[in-house]
Amino acid sequence: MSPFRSVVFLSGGVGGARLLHGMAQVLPSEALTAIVNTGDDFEHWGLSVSPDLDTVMYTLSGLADESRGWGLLDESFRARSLMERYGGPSWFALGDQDLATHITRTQALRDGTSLTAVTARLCKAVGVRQQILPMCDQPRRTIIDTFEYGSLPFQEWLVKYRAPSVQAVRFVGANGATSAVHHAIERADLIVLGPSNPYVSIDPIITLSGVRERLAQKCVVALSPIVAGRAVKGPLADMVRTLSGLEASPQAIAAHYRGLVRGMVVEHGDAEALSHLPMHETSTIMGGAADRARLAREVLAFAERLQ
Ligand code: FO1
Repeated sequence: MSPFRSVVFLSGGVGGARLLHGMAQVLPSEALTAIVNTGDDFEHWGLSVSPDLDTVMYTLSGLADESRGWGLLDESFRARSLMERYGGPSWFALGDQDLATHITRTQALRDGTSLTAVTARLCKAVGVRQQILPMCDQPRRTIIDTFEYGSLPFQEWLVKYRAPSVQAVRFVGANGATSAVHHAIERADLIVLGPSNPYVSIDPIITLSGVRERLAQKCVVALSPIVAGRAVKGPLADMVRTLSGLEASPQAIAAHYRGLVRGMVVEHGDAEALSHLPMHETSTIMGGAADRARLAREVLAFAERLQ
């Protein structure tokens, strides 16, 4: 039994979603709230797409295509093929079933429903019982300044240009978290920063006005998305080197979160140089559901020792 009655989990896409799935297995649903990055959101084919919210929702509902890392199981891409024939943009693939999510969201937003409310509706419909909160109801977009291609919106940088080297990361647009986000943080007795990219998944959330200050009042633990000098997924290792000047390591992640986290969970063998911070060493690469639950239990037990 976890002593925590209200755990708030900050998440980006796939890595965060998998540990969140572990948390969902070991905590009562009313004790778990996710605050999800929406800096990756964009308009594609005239639709409002929220990739991290959808990855979280599909993972918790068991609908995710785990091997692809995004989108739905048993997906087809016939709409995309036709879009290609029409000469439309096909560099970002919306699956045929996935389209239902984006169409429902787009219609609701157009009718004046908030992103928070439509996310709750979508989650309920697919059986997700935990509270899943977008960080923001208004657009706040992650812009990547690159050496090679200038400034790119996040998805163009990641998917269209395949993550060219990063000069700087900026967030443009709204600066305020929703009241639901503030309320969730206020009543939380534990905050977990998922093993997501700190620069483009966690920073968009914690740089919202007043959020970092509120989080710093709480017990915050982070998982390192760097394992043995390498990013578990994506371009993070290169970003750490260019943005912080440090080698890609859990120490660089700890330095990034300095003053915010009370402890870190790192891969076996990665704790040595992290002398200033309590840490828990374990296997952080998550396999299936049981492994995610195992890691979630360890994170909660570690956090309990930090209290
Ligand atoms: N990632 C890709 O690399 N290529 C795609 O075509 C793609 C489509 C896509 C559609 C819906 C969705 O929810 C996510 C999708 N992703 C795709 C993943 C996404 O670009 C990123 O992995 C996240 O934004 C980062 O967390």
